[in-house]
Amino acid sequence: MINVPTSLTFIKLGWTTYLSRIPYVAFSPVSINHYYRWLCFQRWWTSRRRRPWPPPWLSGMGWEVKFDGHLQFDASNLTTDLPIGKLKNPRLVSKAAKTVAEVVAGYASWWRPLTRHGYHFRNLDAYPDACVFYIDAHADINATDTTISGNIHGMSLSFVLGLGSKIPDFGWVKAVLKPERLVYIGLRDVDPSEQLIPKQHKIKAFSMHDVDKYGIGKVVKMALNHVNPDGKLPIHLSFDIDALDPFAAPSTVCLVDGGLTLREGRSIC
Ligand SMILES: [Mn+2]
Repeated sequence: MINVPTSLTFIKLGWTTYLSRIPYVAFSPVSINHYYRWLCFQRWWTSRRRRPWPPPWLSGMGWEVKFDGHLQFDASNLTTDLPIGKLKNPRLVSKAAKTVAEVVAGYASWWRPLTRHGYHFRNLDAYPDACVFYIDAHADINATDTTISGNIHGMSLSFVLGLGSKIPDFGWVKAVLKPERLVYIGLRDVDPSEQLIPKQHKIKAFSMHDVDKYGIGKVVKMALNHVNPDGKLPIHLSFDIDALDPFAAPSTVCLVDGGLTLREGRSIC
């Protein structure tokens, strides 16, 4: 049996002037609201100005809750952050990711960190034996030298899997994830440049076709059996809001039709 901590620290990340320029992100009450509802924070979030933090009902369940503030990164002067190879904004992204990783690592041993942000930042070094549930419409496994767009948020898994050419600015990222400990749910928009990668590395993936065929309950069970058959490994859950159908979560950048319903998304969490 895993010793599950009953303490939660809440780490929030924001960008100034960069993502806020994107209307869907700047004005996204629907997506934010849904995100919190999955995590059972909705009752507190919708009336957060009137209610104390931590929410008493959560503490009443035996959880110790801490809010570690809002990490804010200034992305106002991107013109000086020139591409490295195809990678866009590499120094800014590396700096922000490293900061989040360090904050998460500071809590990892006795708190359960919950991060909310837009770049799949994480710190797997803190959980070297963790398995990863990656809930996303996209595979985010482009390698640094095969990416077409140069968007680093589409490469987050290739860094921790150790795929592709190494970039010195991301030298601090350790390749700690083994392919057999990664599982996807909800894939439906995979770049041509990354379509072969999961198969080559025998990474388990459940598409929306599988969700339709088996139902979300069975898909989650099969995913757990694959990455964590004994139930002894810690689980890292990465939940991209675009895994949901745009009908349920319209306020994100990379909308892809045919996604999870809100109920399916909640049942995964
Ligand atoms: Mn995505």
